[in-house]
Amino acid sequence: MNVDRILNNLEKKHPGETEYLQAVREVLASIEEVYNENPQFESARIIERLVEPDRIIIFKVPWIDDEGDIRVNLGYRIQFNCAIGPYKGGLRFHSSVNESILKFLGFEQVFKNALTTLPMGGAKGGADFEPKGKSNNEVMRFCQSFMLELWKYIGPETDVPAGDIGVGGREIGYLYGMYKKLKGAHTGVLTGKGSNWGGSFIRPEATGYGASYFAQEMLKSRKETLAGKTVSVSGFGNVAWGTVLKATELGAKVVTISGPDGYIYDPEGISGKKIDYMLELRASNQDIVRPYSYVFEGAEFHEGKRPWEVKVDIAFPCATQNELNADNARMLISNGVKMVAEVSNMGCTPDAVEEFQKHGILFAPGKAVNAGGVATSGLEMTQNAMKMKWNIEEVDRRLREIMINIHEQCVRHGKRPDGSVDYVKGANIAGFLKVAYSMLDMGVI
Ligand code: 2IT
Repeated sequence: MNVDRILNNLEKKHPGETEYLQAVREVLASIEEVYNENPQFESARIIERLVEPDRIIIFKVPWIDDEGDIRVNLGYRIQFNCAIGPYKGGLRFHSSVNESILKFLGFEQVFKNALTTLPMGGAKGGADFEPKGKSNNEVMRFCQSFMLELWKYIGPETDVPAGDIGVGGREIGYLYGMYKKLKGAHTGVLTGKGSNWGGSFIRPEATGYGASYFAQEMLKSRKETLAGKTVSVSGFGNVAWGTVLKATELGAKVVTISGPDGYIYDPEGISGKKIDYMLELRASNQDIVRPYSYVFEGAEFHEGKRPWEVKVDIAFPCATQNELNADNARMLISNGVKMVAEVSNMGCTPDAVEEFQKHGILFAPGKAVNAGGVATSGLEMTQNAMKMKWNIEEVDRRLREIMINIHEQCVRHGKRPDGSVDYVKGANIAGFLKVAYSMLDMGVI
């Protein structure tokens, strides 16, 4: 494989798709060695077949706002790869959504889902719909119109969407309601469903819980734990909430959360009622964290800034792609950070990752750290297929087992000669091999 040649061709075919090209570059650089060791991959053109999605579905989403005006958004579903199971991956509703972002997310999802040990292919979708400031009824009408088109392309054995940024329990409810009405059947076609109607316990918490379990495994190699560590978290949505909840339960002190408006520094630690308040902040639909500083004494709001300037032992980026750059990385390092675990997808820029690796900081990528979310979606699918529901302890035990397994896969494929672990390489190789061998088994299709 010639990584540069492949990337040059892709760049010509898909000019300007920077996030997608960034994600492909990172994976190809990691797997180059194992790819070249196995000539079967090259003769089956595995890379050429992996980097392009199976199909991209784009559709118009017309809906009526509260003033009676008609609005039109663009909806997408990118079915990337189904070698190891039905397409699976979230839906993102955000004004930034475009083809490049969804392709990068779909591409990452292929390898992430392979790491979970469960049979799920990779997909992603969403719309350039901005939920910020929209009423409940507007969100409902948008979701119904979105599903009126999407339902033709999904199903419990073909493609199972879930949430992502801007799509939480409320949106999944409206989407599922419309799907059920159109289909005339209660199927497990979405995950992240409400606990009363087919959802799994722990799914809302799963990404953050899984990230904390993964972090514990990383720290074990240095004979340390989360207990007593000072932690910075970015974002304040579902993923940040679950991370704060579990990291705090495991004895860490989380001192930051953030939004597009700036970050909160709470030196006392974000625990108890303050964690519940994160849900209120989210439900206000304003996409700001500033009100936290009005409610809790001693908390500072830093307008327009990111939390990476705060001195911490561990950083958990939980907001969005490329939210931590090389300058942020250098600041964290000079403040003595020991570990950075990406909980957002591709949360760190490539040069930030390089800084961490150069300085021997424990670093792990989103596709390993945040895989607990989609893994628990997989467990939801299993429960739906069995038409039964596991209790909280059962789901949590399985989630923890999966995260330990993902960590082992990273170590197996990413161990450096000096005994340290390159988690980026380990995660990419482990995910790639599972998908590539499956593609070889099934021939050219
Ligand atoms: O990025 C992700 O893994 C998700 N947004 C969750 C996907 C899922 O199908 O649960």
